[in-house]
Amino acid sequence: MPEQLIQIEQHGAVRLLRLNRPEALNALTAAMLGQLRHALESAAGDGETRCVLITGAGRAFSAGQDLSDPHVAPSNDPGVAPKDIGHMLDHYYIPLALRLRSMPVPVVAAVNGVAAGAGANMALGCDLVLAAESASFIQAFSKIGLLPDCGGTWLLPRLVGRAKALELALLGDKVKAVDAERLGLISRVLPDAELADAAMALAQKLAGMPTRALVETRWAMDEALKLDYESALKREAALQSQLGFAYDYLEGVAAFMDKRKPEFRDR
Ligand code: LHQ
Repeated sequence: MPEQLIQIEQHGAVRLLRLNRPEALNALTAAMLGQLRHALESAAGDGETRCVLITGAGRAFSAGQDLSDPHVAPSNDPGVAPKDIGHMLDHYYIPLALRLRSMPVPVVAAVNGVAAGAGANMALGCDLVLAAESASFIQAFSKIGLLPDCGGTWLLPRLVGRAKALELALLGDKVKAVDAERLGLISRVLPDAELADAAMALAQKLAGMPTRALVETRWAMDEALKLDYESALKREAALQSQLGFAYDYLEGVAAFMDKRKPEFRDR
């Protein structure tokens, strides 16, 4: 049996994925990234799953790339050819980041402890990011002579604006969860003891919502960043037109009129 580097639990319509290398602060190895991608593919293909929740085992969310992984660890031996760490991004991080951003269901990150480097940006690429009070976010890249990857150069200026994004990326300082919330980097901070339950409650709430509309909303917002105002308005109209033909609109309006809870089912 391969080691379970990602623990998978099903809670009703919520698929919980737990990064599971607590002894190394859930630092990401090629094997782990492969299992995470596979777990996301499986959740995407399972029609019963309507929300994915990602968290970490132990005291960290993820310390980012495992710097001792032979795929990336530089050698001091002049006889050993330097590794092209871009391969790791091409083969593992880019597919992972794209998969996260194109999941057919909303994705919540419950950041239970430190999230550094690619671990931080993986969390920030999720749709809603909750964090425990003791959690922190570190753009650790500059400390080791690298630049923010796993979407960092795209996500950070969009989340917090250029000035703060550059401050976070250039200095690589630890940002406490409360400060991350204040900056607009994440959605909400919770007392440590409440994070797991609050994140599951949020995921369950999202799972009961009209999945297709939520996913189209994420997509429309990401697309709108590339569009002028009028084009964004037109894109909204085209997407709304499609949603207007879907079952969930019929059900949502009927439930409102009947003063009952809607039962959404589109995905
Ligand atoms: C680790 C790691 C780690 C291995 C803690 N690796 N063992 C993409 C593609 C290609 C190349 C490179 O990068 C990337 C993307 C990236 O993610 S680059 C950024 C990589 N991450 C970092 O640079 C963060 C490194 N870690 C830290 O700065 C600290 O460990 C943090 C601030 C996360 C936590 O600090 P502490 O709470 O003081 O814990 P610690 O440092 O004592 O770590 C505990 C253990 O975990 C320790 O092992 P040990 O055997 O001594 O107990 C660390 O060596 C290990 N660990 N991060 N990334």
